[in-house]
Amino acid sequence: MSMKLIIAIVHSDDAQGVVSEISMAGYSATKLSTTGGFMRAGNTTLLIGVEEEQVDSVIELIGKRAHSHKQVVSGFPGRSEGSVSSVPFEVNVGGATVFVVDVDKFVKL
Ligand code: 2BA
Repeated sequence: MSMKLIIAIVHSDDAQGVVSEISMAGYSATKLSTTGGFMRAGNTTLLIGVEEEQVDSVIELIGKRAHSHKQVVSGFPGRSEGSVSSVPFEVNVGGATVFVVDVDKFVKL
């Protein structure tokens, strides 16, 4: 049986709902406070270690509680104020950005 690590980046407003959903289904998760590189605003990254055959159902649970959000960015990140790129614009932050990676070893000591 091979184990996978699901790395899911979700909007912080949805994070608690996602964690409740996956915990109630019996999975373990670790919640990290992270920062989006583009928005430079807080988001939440969840680490969820599961067996390979559970990956799809966990992704489905994440999708039930993670919604897309429209957010206004006050200018292109990293650009100085006063430039054209500092004009506020809207971005669509997705419900969840999910990576699934192989786990070589899993031990609890
Ligand atoms: P952020 O980097 O803060 O990006 C927030 C949203 O801004 C993105 O939503 C996307 O709609 C937009 N955006 C990002 N980079 C952009 C760019 N260079 N030009 C124009 N618009 C841009 P999502 O794509 O749903 O991503 C949500 C969060 O997921 C990201 O927050 C980041 O923390 C993470 N993420 C997304 N793709 C990733 C990747 N390939 N690797 C690592 N983290 C990723």
